[in-house]
Amino acid sequence: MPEPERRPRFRARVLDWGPPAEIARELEATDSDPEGVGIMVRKARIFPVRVENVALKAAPLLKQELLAVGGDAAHARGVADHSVDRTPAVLLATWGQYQHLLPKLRRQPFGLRGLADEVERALRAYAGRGAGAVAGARRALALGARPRVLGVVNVTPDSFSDGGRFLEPAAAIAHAERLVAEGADALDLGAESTRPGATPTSAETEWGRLAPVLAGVVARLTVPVSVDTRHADVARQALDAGADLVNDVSGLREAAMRRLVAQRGAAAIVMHMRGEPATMQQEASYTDLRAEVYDDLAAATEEAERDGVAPEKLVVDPGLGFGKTPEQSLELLAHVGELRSLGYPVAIGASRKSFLGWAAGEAEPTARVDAGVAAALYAAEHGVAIVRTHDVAPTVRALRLFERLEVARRQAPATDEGRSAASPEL
Ligand code: HH2
Repeated sequence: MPEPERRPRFRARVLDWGPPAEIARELEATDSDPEGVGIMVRKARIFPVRVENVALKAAPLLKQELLAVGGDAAHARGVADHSVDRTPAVLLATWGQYQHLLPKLRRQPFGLRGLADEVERALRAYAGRGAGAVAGARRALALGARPRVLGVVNVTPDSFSDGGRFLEPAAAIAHAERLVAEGADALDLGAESTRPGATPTSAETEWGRLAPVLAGVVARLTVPVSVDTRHADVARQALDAGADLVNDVSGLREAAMRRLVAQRGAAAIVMHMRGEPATMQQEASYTDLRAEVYDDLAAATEEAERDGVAPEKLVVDPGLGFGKTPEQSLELLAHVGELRSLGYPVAIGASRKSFLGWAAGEAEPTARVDAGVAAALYAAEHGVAIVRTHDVAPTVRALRLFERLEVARRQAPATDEGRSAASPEL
């Protein structure tokens, strides 16, 4: 009897790919022509871009131009019967298709030139993940393949998770040393609780708590130090005493704070919050949460730049839990990667917050460590540059794993030799 013919097995496997380096490696693994790989990488992923306020007359042109390059665009149904004046739109195209589209849009009327510039800006900002450093007044925080860990030192009697534990300067300094030993890349010193409903602290009280701790930390440790304050007076004294960054939960709202940061060449974390900590939970009302937070952060950073703060000194933060319901904090974390389109490194502070308890099972703040670590890992996957946390040791361990996974994604497949060298016990 003749041997049955062995049919080729195609073994279709959906490639779960992300960064361009990983895509290029997978294409190269077919032994494809290197020039072809360069072209195909640009076709491998759709970048959906949402834009707001597209004029009625511009929307059909936009869709037409996208269809012509092989992409598409979604906009309001009301464009067809002229029942809307403006529409949001989501553009769907690959990197390569945008390269054809943008010059064509720039030749069109009705604001499409400006739209093309803004889409290109956002795409370039989004794609530029992971690079550079945040240059503080003296020391710089180098960014890299994994998020940097900003360890929290609360010199307060009333912080929501550790109030009163580090009010004594010696205890706070020892805690700071412990966090750095555990792998913190930078420290965030705060002396005013900004938890929902907190009573505001005067600048004098705040500085009185902060001064001895900051002096001790700067004298003993070499990591960049950020001061978590809304008061320009406190920030000024802290910068004089050796702080590098200002972490302002009010998003550099005060002109005095913006000018101070600019004059001193300090870096700043611009966090999103509407209203004040005492009342912010009553302001948790948004028509389109993500678009509004994005817009507020864009406006805050534009104002900072207008007042002389260099763009490379700025970091943005969606302010999880600040005037947001648990659902809203979760939604912002779920989509945190899109904040990269603003063009600044993104920071988040999820650790121990009540939305984690709400989402992962109600627990005391100190028992929310696992959920906080999971949030940090999720943020890492979505290109967040800085993670603010009370729980440095487990966060650093998880992010080290993340870094190894990122390397593994870009590397050639493990060989037997490589395997035995890397993990002899397995
Ligand atoms: N969260 C808190 C304080 N400062 N800064 C940034 N950039 N992002 C945050 O999410 C953030 C922050 C709240 O946490 P904590 O300092 O522990 O609490 P309290 O304000 O009660 O001191």
